[in-house]
Amino acid sequence: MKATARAHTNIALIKYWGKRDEQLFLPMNNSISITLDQFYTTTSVTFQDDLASDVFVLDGVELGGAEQNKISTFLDLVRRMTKHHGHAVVESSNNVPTAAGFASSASGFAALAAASTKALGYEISDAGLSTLARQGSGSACRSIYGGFVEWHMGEKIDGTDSFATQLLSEEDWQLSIISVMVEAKQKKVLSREGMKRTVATSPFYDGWLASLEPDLLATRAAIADRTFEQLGTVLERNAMKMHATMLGANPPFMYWMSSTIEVMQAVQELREDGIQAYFTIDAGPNVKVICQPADEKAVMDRLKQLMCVKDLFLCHPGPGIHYLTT
Ligand code: 2P0
Repeated sequence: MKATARAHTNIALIKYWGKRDEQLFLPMNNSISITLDQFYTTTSVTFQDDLASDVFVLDGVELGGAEQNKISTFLDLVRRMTKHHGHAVVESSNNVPTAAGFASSASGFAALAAASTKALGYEISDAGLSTLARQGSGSACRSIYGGFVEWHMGEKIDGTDSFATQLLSEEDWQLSIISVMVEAKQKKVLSREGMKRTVATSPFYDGWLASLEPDLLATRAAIADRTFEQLGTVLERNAMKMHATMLGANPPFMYWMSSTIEVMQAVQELREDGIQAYFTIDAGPNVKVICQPADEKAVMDRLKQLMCVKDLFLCHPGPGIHYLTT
């Protein structure tokens, strides 16, 4: 009745921004990501018949309130699926620098989906696990797999065809992903609220959706052929378009700070100097720079020179879900 699983976080190259169903976490569009080697969540789940409610311990601290509720709501899905009625102790530890803008919700719900089903001895496919993890946090469905991953939005209203698959394994293309931390403060508009407001009010949102198909085609082709310049060009353009939709929201909002723009400009200057580096930005001010391993040192050296840069974290493509013996 106990199992431990580890899931790594992921960074989107083609962004998930907007839901068509809030309850089921069904997205408005497909997204494509890279799973990262350095950042992960390890979760143990123990089902115990003597428990009156679920217990959630994160990094050694027992949490109640909204945090515990989120875990219990997710475990309710697992209980419904497996027809098991007992409660569980969930112990998680995060190896994710949340301050650097990496969401631990992706690795967190992927690890919880894997550990809870395994603890109950429930047979589930990777697609099933991805579908389950999605209902904790959308981006978690991509963290089931290593390497390069696509989340298929699906068409069904029950969400059974909305899950991720692997495009290319982490061993098949070595890239460098540098997280550039410029600000550690908590963001003002949480991504869940930000995407909802954008879908509901931004006149640019239709333009975002209409422009996605060519970005997805070009990204899939760049990954299949391992053509870095094409991948970089599309991922940077896609991030810019996602952020443009927020400027059109009502009320408008933006995640960038002046330091964000400084890093973006430094990356563009690196390219003018002949170094292939591209940036992407999520729902926060920090920037992720993607380059090839041969240019990793030159890119890191240039970024370190910027006064606004507080820290750099270097990652490479990482693995999917794995189970640990305890
Ligand atoms: C992504 N983000 O594709 C996009 C890009 C942020 C910007 O997925 O509401 O934590 O739990 O489904 O997955 C962040 O949103 O949102 C996210 P929910 P999630 O990585």
